[in-house]
Amino acid sequence: MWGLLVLTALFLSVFGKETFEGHQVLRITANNEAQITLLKELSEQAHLRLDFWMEPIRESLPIDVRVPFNSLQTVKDFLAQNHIEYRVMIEDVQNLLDEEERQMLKSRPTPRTTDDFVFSSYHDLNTIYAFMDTLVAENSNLVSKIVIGQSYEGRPLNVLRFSTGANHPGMWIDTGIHSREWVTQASGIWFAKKIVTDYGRKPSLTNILNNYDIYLEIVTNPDGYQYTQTINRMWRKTRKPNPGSDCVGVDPNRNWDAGFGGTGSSNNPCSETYHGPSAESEPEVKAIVDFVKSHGNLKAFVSIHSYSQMLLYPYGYTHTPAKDQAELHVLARKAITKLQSLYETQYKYGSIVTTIYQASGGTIDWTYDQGIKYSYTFELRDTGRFGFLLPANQIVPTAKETWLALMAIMKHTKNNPY
Ligand code: BHK
Ligand code: ZN
Repeated sequence: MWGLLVLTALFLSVFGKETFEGHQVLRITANNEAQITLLKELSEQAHLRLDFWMEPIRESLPIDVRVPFNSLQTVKDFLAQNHIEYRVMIEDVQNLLDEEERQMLKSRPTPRTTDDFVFSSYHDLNTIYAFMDTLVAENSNLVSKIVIGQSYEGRPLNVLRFSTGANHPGMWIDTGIHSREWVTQASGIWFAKKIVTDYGRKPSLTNILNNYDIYLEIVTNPDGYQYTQTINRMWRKTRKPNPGSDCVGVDPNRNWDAGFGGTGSSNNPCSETYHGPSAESEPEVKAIVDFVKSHGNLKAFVSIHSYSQMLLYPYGYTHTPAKDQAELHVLARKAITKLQSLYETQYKYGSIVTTIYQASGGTIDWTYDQGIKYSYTFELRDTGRFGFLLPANQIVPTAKETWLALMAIMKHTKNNPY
């Protein structure tokens, strides 16, 4: 069995990409606690190789799961026998991936100016890194690139700094900490271009940037992103091997030193929510930790994921409400109201633990406990029709509506120093 897995891994690394022909994404609706328990047991059957896009934790939330072709009959029989409701959300995952790849091929080669960049397409890592360098070269008065560290595989961890002067307070934005959430990195690219386009032209952003900096890490998990591009589109975690296990990677949204190792994180290296051997074990996380501690003047911290259309604030590791819950809630409402005003996209908002599920070691719990009051996580589009495989024609609309929410957060945090 292990021999076969190792051979499969070797084959893939030499000959190319994992395919998902006949894989389906099912949306399961659990009606009671007993059904949740059954689904948890199902998820522990490693040989089925199920990929839970939304975990079976709470009855009120839909459970989305990618089921490999070879496991489909088993899973559907299991659900039917236990009278658990489900419907097929994605008929054949590979069809979406083929379309995605066609789309990407159309936007090659890499343009020489950021004006010619195709924001309505997904791009590989080299193209994104080249975009950053070009943007800096074109706008050196406003934008600089900071390398805050190196990924496990040695890639630079690039942060764009948008600043008009020294000693300003600032806001942090990261996208792509989970590598398969492609609409987030793509939106990050669009935000970067939007900032340089609007500065000096739109009073609202100009006012903000005149005494407020923006830090933007677009590819927060570059090893994972490269892996999603070349080997496995569904990769979420980092790419650091786990000693004593054949499973690779740590969940970088369970690796922070905030309730580390608690409920809603796994100590199994094969789990998608594996918290890692210790807090900040992942260089991608440690680099941000060091940056936040040394910067000392971040007013807001926004970590962007997809999917499910939510705006969340701390806590995830505890049911105890955040001290600033009332204010965080009002600002979240304001931000999603702006977001919705563009295309009527509906967002839920609230604390992580009351809105999604309990999750320990998450990014914004740590930043909040560090004193960054305005710590938020977005879950961008959609609500599951395409999930992580959001078609490229939704990138720009997603980025545009999200930008309105980010502007609302920046305005509030700039006007409310503390
Ligand atoms: C968000 C913030 C903090 C803790 C958990 C979450 C939900 C997020 C996760 O880490 O499990 C869901 C996800 O990746 C999809 O973006
Ligand atoms: Zn995520």
